[in-house]
Amino acid sequence: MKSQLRVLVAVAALAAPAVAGAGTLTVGWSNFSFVNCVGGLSCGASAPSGLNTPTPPGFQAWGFSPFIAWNDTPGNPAESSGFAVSGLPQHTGVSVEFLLAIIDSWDGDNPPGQAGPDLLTIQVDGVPIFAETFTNFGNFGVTQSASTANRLVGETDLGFLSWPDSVYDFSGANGFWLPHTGSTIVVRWFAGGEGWQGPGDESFGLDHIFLTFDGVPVPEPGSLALLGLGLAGLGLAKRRRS
Ligand SMILES: [Ca+2]
Ligand SMILES: [Ca+2]
Ligand SMILES: [Ca+2]
Repeated sequence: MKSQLRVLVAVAALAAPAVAGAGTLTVGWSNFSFVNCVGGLSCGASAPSGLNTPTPPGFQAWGFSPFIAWNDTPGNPAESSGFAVSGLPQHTGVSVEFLLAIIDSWDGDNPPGQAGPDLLTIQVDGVPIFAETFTNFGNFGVTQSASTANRLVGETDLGFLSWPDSVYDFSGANGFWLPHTGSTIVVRWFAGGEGWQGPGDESFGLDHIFLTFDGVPVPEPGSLALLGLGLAGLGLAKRRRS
């Protein structure tokens, strides 16, 4: 009995494995599928005009999958597209990466009399991390507040309506990083602005949405092995007693 108690104490001590360091966990949405939504995570995705909208070939040529999450909604602001994860392990921050299609007749900084401004807003847990205007008429002198440094292509019709389109790469260094510790996260993208015209004129699409959580504790491999030995020892002690 005494020895079994000692084993129990040993197992209890090892039940919280030593932390070897911090790792990362990436969860995403790509081509109408969740990516790495495993290990007790619960994931959700939404796009008001269809998560599984067939992607025009012109957009596929710039990195989009055969299915794009399409948002073609009216209103001010319009309905949001979203990606949410719950059941997250302990973490300290998150990076938000995605591929963005600015589709058709976005009017940038134009005044309301000229169909602008058209604004894309991104929120994380209800807090804006991005709110900038976009246009596909830069070559006609229309300005926008969003940087074009991460624009892969612009002023070119890639599909949907015959207006020009553009593609922006918000992956890697072009993504967003923010402190985050909660066990759930909700990211939303929506269009708005006084000039937002929506269906039949201007829309947007998303693909390759990836949330990477950092500061995720990684158990020390040695302590996990010891935990296994401790449990084996407990089994042995139980067998001895019977
Ligand atoms: Ca327009
Ligand atoms: Ca187009
Ligand atoms: Ca507009």
